Amino acid sequence: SLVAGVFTLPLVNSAVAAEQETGASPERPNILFIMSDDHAVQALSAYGHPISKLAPTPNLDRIAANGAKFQRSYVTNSLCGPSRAAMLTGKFGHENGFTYNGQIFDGTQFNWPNALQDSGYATAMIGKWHINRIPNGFNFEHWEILNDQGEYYNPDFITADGVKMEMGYTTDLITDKTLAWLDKGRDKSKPFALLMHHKAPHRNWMPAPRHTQLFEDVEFPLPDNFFDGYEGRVAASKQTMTIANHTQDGHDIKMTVAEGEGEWRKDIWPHLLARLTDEQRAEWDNAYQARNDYMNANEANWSEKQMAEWKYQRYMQDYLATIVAVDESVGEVLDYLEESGLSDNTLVVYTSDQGFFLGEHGFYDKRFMYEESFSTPLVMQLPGVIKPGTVVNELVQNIDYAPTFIQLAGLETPADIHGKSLLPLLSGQGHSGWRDALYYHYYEFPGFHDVARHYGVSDGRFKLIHFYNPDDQWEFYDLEADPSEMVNAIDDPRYKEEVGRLIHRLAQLQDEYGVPPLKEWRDEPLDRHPNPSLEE
Ligand code: SGN
Ligand code: CA
Repeated sequence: SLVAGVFTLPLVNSAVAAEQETGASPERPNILFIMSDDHAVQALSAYGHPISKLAPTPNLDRIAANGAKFQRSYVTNSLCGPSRAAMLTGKFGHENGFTYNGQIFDGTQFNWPNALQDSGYATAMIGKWHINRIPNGFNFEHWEILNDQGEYYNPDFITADGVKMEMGYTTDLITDKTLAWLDKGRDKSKPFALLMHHKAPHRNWMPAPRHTQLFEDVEFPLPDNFFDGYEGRVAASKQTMTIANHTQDGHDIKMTVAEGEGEWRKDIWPHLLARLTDEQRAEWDNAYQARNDYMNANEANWSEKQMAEWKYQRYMQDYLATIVAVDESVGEVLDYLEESGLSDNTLVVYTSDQGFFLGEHGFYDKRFMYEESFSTPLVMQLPGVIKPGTVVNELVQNIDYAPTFIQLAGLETPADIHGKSLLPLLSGQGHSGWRDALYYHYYEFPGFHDVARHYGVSDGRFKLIHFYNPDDQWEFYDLEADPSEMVNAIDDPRYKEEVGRLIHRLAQLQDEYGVPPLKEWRDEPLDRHPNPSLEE
């Protein structure tokens, strides 16, 4: 029977000690760390959101059913590179040095894959990396990574041998590479730690050929606050990430120039479509033809509102279709683990580098400390340790993954790590003394989508945000009374006490985490390396 707490830390440590004494191979658990890019909590059906009911993710739900679902899982900075850096190191950006996209991650600093490889694991990284062109400073036994953001079709993969274009759909290629390494590539005398990192469902949301028409006839529910006027919220009013006004007609919504034509409108990034072979392209154009013909024939009569709603539907159809391929990928890998007998001793983690807006506030993209982007899906299975159907309600953050994996591997967690191991929450060992508040910090302004720099604190019920560049403005939300974060209650006298409490809690967290004073980075210019060369 599966008794929670049976797998305790001393057991793991004694396994390591046994290895050191006898040289025998310990039964340390394998780790399969699956991450996708921009997967909203609203689009993983185990979380029960209405959107996900129309586009279920049965294989991701399988992980939650076999193990645990984290109900309140968050990131430290809702952006790709910073999120990955936080996961690798267990530290906030001000400490690991990576606070906005385009920086170069210092792989020589402490990170969990290196620690595990050094301790006798076989480690591998397959898929989107995005914190440097190659994993410099890392000692992965095997790596095959996408070039920068990666492409959905016929992508370039970078390996130690150079860059190679591979034919096929990227999500499927990443699955194949994962299975190939698990089955034949790795050193089977060692436990493994594998990072399988999908590009999907990142913009520009290009589904696999088999999924392009999957949701063509589905109507997704429009969020209540889709037509948000941003009253009382200066930063929200100044962003450039609305579906209505800031998507590219061609690149994002796949709108064509005229009835009967396959050419995308305003295609500012033609290199993506240019990667398709003639055959793939013909199939692609055909799949979108009916929707585009309908739009081209009718748009002259549509109001702005109707056009915005049509774009929302098109966005959801493609975004969710890319997730179907991710779900299939996870299903294949879970099947392989079960069939090969590895499942019983493998921690499988599924998460995303952050959440995403699916039309809430009218948005796509992320970056804001608002719930849809601040939260991220997190499900895990490890038979014998995590009881099936476990639901974790504690506030967890992506800095917690590193200490979790470190502890699971029986290693010593460095004292300066900000995160906390999730094992006590998973194995039912008790939750006392768990964190009661989360710190967040977004730095990338000026940048894509014009989201102001901000930091804040959330205790799960109340949230305080300080936007400080370009404008100085505070926001406060009562997530129980206002879960959609529409009413900035910073000046509401009814919340005077809570606001005061959170201001104090924020200062405590900044102190605890060693955050440098605001004046040191308030106006600091961003120093980006958008395309570091292979030599770096
Ligand atoms: C690309 C996207 C942006 C997105 C950033 C960061 N544009 O630049 O919409 O915000 O990535 O995303 S795209 O049309 O070129 O895809 S992140 O997940 O990598 O941080
Ligand atoms: Ca992302």
